[in-house]
Amino acid sequence: MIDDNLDEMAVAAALGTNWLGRPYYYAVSIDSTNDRLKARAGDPAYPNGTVLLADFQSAGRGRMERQWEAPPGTSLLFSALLRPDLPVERGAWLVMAAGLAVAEAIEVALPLSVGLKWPNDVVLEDGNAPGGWRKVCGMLLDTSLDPAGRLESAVIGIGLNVNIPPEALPPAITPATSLLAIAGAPVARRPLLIGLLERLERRFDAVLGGASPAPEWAARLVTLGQPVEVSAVGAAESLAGVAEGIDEWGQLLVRDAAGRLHTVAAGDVTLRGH
Ligand code: BT5
Repeated sequence: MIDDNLDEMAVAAALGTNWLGRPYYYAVSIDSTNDRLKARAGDPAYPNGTVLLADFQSAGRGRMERQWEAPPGTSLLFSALLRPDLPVERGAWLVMAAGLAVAEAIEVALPLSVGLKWPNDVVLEDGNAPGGWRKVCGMLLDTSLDPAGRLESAVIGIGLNVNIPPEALPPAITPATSLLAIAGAPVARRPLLIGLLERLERRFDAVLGGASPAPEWAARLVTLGQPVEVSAVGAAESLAGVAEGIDEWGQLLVRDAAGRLHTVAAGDVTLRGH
């Protein structure tokens, strides 16, 4: 039996961060950790770095009002509240930093090949999956801006499928997986969480210090150089082309068959030709 307790006492005893997860709050069950911290974004009782983790979410969210589903006690479901004082475009850097931290935390725990998928997914290689990759983690950024257009607060939500049994994985367009499903054995969540929070803090510090994570993030993107189909937010038709790169702000650059380069700020991408 794995010691899998994620409550305040158990996590505080192991956490080596300076500011992230200080304080750290645990809930057995909650609606959505992002919604809860968003509601507290202006409350000084919840300082920069506050982390809220739940063992179950009854209304877990993805982007665009989609749902995030995970059976109780199987995942890492948490959000971090930051008051970063950055220009709004650098919100994308925070998501990139989070993706890199998740990828590294998984790689330290397990001998797996971890990739990133534009715009906000962490994926694991699976030769049997359409496209060759499955989604193990999704990230969600909620921001509020001050009158000057700077980030007043940023809530970064992370949903990482750790011990979801294969038969309980939710059906999804980007096929889902878990560390258990790929590695074949349950993974202790507490050391994974501690390692992840420590990496997140280092990567957020780098972003706050002005360092762009975009080159490292791009290097891990499984979509680059591949034929893709992109459904951009707000566009009536999807776009087919080759994902050539990203720009500094994480927008995807797609070259269509006529040679035109399109810049896609937000949307979903599927790999074609597999
Ligand atoms: C995301 O959205 O991937 C962001 C997910 C963020 C979840 C965390 S959990 C803690 C925090 N609190 C919250 O309420 N949310 C954050 P998106 O790219 O829109 O993907 C959502 C889609 O992924 C859904 O429409 C499903 O198809 C699929 N999906 C749902 N649950 C999944 C899971 N456990 N694993 C993989 N895919 C899933």
